[in-house]
Amino acid sequence: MTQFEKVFRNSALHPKPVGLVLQYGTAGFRTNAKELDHIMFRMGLLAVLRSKKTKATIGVMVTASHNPEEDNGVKLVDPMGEMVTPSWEEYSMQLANAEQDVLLTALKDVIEKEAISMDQDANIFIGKDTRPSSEKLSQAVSDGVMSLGGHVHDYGVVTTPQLHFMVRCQNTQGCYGSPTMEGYYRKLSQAFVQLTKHAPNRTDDQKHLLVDGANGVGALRLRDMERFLQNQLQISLFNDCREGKLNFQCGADYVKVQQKPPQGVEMSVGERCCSFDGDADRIVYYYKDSDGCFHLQDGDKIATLIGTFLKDMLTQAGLDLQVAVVQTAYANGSSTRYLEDVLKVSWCTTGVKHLHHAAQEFDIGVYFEANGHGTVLFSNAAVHKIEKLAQDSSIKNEKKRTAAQLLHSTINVINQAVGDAISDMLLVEGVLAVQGLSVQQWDAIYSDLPNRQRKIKVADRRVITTTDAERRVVTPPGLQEAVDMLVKKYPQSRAFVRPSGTEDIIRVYAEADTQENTDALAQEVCLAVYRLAGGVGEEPKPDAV
Ligand code: 16G
Ligand code: MG
Repeated sequence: MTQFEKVFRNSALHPKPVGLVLQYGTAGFRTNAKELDHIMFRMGLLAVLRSKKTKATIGVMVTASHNPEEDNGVKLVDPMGEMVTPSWEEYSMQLANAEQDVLLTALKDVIEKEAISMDQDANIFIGKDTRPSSEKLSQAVSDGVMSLGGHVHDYGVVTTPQLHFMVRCQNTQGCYGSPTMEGYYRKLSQAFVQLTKHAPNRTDDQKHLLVDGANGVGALRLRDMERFLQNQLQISLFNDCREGKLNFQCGADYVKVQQKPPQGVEMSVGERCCSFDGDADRIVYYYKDSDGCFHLQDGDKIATLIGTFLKDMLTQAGLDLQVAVVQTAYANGSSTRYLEDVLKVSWCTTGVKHLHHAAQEFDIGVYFEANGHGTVLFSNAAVHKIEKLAQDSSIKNEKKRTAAQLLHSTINVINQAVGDAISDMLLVEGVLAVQGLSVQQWDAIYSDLPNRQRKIKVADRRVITTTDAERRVVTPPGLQEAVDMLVKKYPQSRAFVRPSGTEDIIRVYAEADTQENTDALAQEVCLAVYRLAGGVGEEPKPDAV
């Protein structure tokens, strides 16, 4: 039997519901797990082609991140641990949506267009989250890979960023680290312990951190990592998969969107807390003050903390490297105003792949979405300069030497492949420790403007197109003018409208000087969208969120 006959026969065991069409969204396919078996098999096939094309190991992660437990999804990981290149998203849709009788034609089309040599070896790393459906779906990925003659290394239940890390380690022949779980824990925790050596007198309270694991894989893997941290971090782990449901009333998305603490976490006044999302590639921090008020430190606050720390260290080390922070339209206006005074700020469209790409333009690119997705990228030249300085034993100036060492440890604590809740947590904890900052002092760097996010249903969300990093609407005509008029009514206000890349809805964002004005503005913008962009169902109501 030829390889293609084998693919044809095996794909019939993962049948595609006739007529079902799914889109590769902002971060891969994502929908109810029942609809995904054929998608997984076919992403296994595509991963083999991508591996042959790039002559490198490719990753396939089975997860639906912060979505409800009954959903699932799949993300492809490119050789350096980044998300798969956008031109291949097209191929993934061709394969995913081909009916059984034309699947081989679709497959051969990709092989031809990309001039892929089928004699080349293919290696695929597979990971999955804790969802009940993930086991069977990751098996379907393996079936796809093996049907087309690829080799599988199955890492089992890992966080999304851990799988990205493994792929990068493998393809850099170990230069980035060792592609094992132990390799991941050791690299990050050693760098974290090095950072804390510059903050020797921390009390137990300062070392204490409450973590909401969202009842997902991040909780399990953080438990595994604890023993590597040499008591430099004392973690109280909640929502750790023992009883609650994945992402249900907990996790980073819940905390960010609801702007309130997760269920299941016992917070005392002033205690530092953080939440991961369901596949641990997002993190947000928060605490409760003595009046019981909830304070959120989202991706913008994390980017500010890290960006300014890096800038200070570079100045002290006497290194001339440019640090930039990449933000999206969702960044709170206060964070932008603060950052623009001290660093370069650059804008791009929503979605990790866009931010990652934009951050690669700089010596050091810090990127974070307000929702807590983010990391820091160091150019090869920056890594080289920092390493050289950190190893230079002739430096007499103590401050300079320390700064160089701190920068070096910072590079190693960061997972540069992709935003990583565990790595970002260690980075934030390290920076707070080194700078001797409490969570309240960090929070006080700037005050967020009140903000509100809303969703509107329209007949066809493609009628709204945007420009200027999604900050302005191009079509339908008249909508941007309407938004401009509304924004003029409120002090310090800003609003934008964009079609979601993950749900069949339009998203509205508003911010202004007070929560009352923000909510009024959000409501008026929702009405404008409803009227000018083909809203369906009832008119948006002021109290809806
Ligand atoms: C996905 C993206 C996230 C983005 C969100 C926007 C990744 C890993 N995730 O979850 O970065 O913020 O989509 O969703 O890229 P939306 O288009 O529905 O607003
Ligand atoms: Mg996620």
